[in-house]
Amino acid sequence: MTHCPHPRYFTEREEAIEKKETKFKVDYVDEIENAKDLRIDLRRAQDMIAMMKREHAEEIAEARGNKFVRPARTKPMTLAYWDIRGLAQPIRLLLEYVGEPYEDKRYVQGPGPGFDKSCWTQVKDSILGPEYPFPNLPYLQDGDTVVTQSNAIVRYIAREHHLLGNTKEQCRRVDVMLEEAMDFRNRTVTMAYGRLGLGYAKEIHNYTQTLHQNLTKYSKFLGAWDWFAGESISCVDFVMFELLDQNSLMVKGCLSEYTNLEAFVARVAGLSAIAKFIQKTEALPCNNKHSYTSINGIC
Ligand SMILES: N[C@@H](CCC(=O)N[C@@H](CS)C(=O)NCC(=O)O)C(=O)O
Repeated sequence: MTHCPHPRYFTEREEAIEKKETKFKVDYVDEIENAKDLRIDLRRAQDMIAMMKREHAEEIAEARGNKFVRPARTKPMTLAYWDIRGLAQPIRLLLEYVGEPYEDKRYVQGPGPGFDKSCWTQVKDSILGPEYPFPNLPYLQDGDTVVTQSNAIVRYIAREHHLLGNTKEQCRRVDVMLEEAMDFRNRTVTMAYGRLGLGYAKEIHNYTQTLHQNLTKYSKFLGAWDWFAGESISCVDFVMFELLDQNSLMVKGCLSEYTNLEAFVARVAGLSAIAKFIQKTEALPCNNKHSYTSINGIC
């Protein structure tokens, strides 16, 4: 027969453990704090090294006696999409930021009521080679390499330019936020194309409420950081910038309660390459011609 200890036995053990824990916390409080600081310092150092490598790649290569070689491109990349902001605008912003020359190829949808898309549908199955299984817009052509799916394109460019996060934690934040941004984008276009149950005019009130619930979450995630990855700029900043800007056009003043999001939008718009791009390019509509926002001149 097994002997079951008296309940007091457990209480006493718990108390003993608690006492030990408290003593440990008191004795080692400085060490715990130091370890925390060290971890933060290490993260900062990794971050700064990665940033330095990116910004000074040329000098570092020279100092090592190597020649800095940008990936050999015999011709610029081509980014193809409709002549709207849509899914391509964050990619255009990213290409502008990294200073990568590219052809901005645009397909033009016909006017209403037909809103003809044959300029794309006629070439869709051949333009990327008959073997390519996923022809879509946007697409990116980099020499013989074809990339479709907007987030895959964002990651393809960001990978080459070290804009996917410099630490494990930053990479996590970029990955989470890129997918959150895609959900954000899907809600935004469903509204913009008037696809919500009762149509745009009747749904905008509910949409605004949901938008605020989500802006609160993005604001919390960004917190006091300058960028969505944390200390360093990354590809997801261009995706979020575009979506926050599009939503500000649909729901005027929607960012005013979120000072960190407003400051973030201003920070991205103020990056010299982005400021130049916004200034030099004509303002494109956010969505295609058949959308509610285009038909009603909203954005
Ligand atoms: N998941 C895809 C969606 C692509 C997509 O729906 N593209 C629309 C424009 S926003 C289009 O017209 N595609 C051309 C097609 O379906 O043939 C992505 O993120 O790139």
